[in-house]
Amino acid sequence: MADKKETKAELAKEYNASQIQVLEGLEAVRKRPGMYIGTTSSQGLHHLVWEIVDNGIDEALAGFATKITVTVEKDNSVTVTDDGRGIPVDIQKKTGKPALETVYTILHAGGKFGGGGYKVSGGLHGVGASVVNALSKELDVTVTRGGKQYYMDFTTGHVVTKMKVIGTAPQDAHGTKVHFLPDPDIFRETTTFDIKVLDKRLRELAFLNKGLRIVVRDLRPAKPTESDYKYEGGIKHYVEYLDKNKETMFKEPIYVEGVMQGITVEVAIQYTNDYRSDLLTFTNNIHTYEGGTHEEGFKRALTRVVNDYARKNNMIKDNEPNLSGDDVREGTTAVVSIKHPDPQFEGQTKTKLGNSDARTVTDRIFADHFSKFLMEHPSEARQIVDRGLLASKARSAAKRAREVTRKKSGLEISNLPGKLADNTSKDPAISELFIVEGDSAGGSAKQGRSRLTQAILPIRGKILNVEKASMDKILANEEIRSLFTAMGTGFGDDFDISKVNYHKLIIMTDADVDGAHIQTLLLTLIYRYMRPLIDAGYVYVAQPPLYQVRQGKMQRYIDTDEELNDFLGQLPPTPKPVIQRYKGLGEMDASQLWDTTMNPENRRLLRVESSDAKEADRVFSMLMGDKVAPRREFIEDNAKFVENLDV
Ligand code: 28F
Repeated sequence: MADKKETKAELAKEYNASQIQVLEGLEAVRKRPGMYIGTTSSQGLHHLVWEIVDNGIDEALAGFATKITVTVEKDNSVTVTDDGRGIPVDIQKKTGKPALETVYTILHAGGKFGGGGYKVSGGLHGVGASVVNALSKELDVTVTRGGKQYYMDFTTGHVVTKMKVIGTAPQDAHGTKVHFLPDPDIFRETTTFDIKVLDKRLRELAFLNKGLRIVVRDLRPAKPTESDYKYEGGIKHYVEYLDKNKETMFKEPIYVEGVMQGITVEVAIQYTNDYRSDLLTFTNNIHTYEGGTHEEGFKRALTRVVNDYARKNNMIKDNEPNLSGDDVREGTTAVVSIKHPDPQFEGQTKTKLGNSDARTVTDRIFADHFSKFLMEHPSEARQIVDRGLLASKARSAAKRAREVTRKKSGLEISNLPGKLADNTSKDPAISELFIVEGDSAGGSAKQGRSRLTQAILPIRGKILNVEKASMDKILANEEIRSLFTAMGTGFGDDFDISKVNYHKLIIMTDADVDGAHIQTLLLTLIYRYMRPLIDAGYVYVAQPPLYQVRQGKMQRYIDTDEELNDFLGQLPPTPKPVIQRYKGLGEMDASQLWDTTMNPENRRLLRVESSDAKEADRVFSMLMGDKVAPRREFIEDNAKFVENLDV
């Protein structure tokens, strides 16, 4: 039926309706920002950038943008530009407003291709630029297209300057520039961007979108910084980057790309001399931390292809069992990245892919290519199968070793040679296990502690260098075994957090290089064999004070050098303050150790986030790994790997 002419009154009603939609939308976002960006903490703050960047990436995926820049301005506002077509500026007859205004004021508007196409990029599953607008104190957009420059700006999502032409541009110039300042009334915790967080994700986006150039600038420091990322090899270069400190079995990663049933699949994988495996999976650039069907398809294909090849070439006898998924993945670093037209995200944090077609398509595309690779490269194929056979043997050896430790019932701990001084409470929720470096500190900790809630496990000197040791040697080490047994959870594949004896595992080492080294070893051990402890937030690092200042009856413990200077600056000149610098925990007597580092009332514990532990793991591999250069670089940088987190 032909469009009936809308009367003025109806149009006015409609106009009001759309106006109301804008107001309701922005209000909803500002009232419950967490619904749209997850949290209003630092993580939510950075999601503002991801959302705008993802719109630029969509423009690149559509084939129109080739370069995206992200700049953190001095005032912690952010400018993002792309060289795509430029957001449309035509006046829409339904609203009487430019498309540009609609994209930035209507919730969930701006789905790039309306209903037809699909938003392939990730972000928070397409909440749209209007959310960023609503949560920004200021936001302005400049669009260059059709020989003109268009501009409009907003405050907390409301139009301040209606769209206007602010200049001309060469006919063939095009692109979008968005500048925004997050609203401190929303982001109360922090409005300071972390350039490391931005850099890491933007570099990852450059890997995931091969050929796309992404420039990251930080204008806040006296000496501004700039990173310029562009990877023609895409995720193949990502795998090489992830393995830069490792020896690899072949000269370059195996890479495959294919499309089937409208799903694009890319896989890059390489084998290294490390016994661990690392697998990152993505859907439409979203990191699917919880895995999902694409990950299952990839794993199933890899295991099946290696076993089929091994049997066909008599490397596994008919009566011998298949290699397991863990066996064939030992030492591999892989990235699986798929683009899906209609992704269904599931799981705790909506980062698990649910689409069943992604399983079969990823399996088929990878299996076809990988089996062809093995056929065409018999020597590499033999090395891959041998690796799996070796892993299988080590696994069964470890299983035997594990039987040994698990046979020791809980009673074993009590007669461990003076090792673990357990606490009296049997309630894990209030129980804390301190791993203390050295016997003297261990003694003071046992004396000073709260017996009800605090258990002490002294670790003598450098624990075993777990990097080079195989599983059974690790388990043979008394110190390691007592730590695993004390925790009660088992470790590795058998880990079961429901059996944990302590909800806080607190590493207490000296603040010197040796202490940092032991801290790294322990974090690595926990990260590799008891990682869910970290994810559950059970792992902490004690923060003993560096100094004690006394002046007359006054006594204060100071944690850092700068705090000391500030504090001394405030003291009266006489009597001369006495400053004691603690070189090690052993210098503190039991009551000082309790007061400053163990008493939950006033201690400072740093909770270890998995990124810290992963960083420790990387640092550890570098320190213990085979390549010398990075080790020197690390010592020069003297990198601090555990972020300061007040808990
Ligand atoms: C710095 C952030 O936001 N870039 C964007 C485009 C391009 C189009 C578009 C965006 C169509 C009508 C919904 C242009 N020409 N960078 C960006 N570039 N949005 S966002 O269209 C928006 C949809 O409203 C675009 C032809 N088709 C699409």
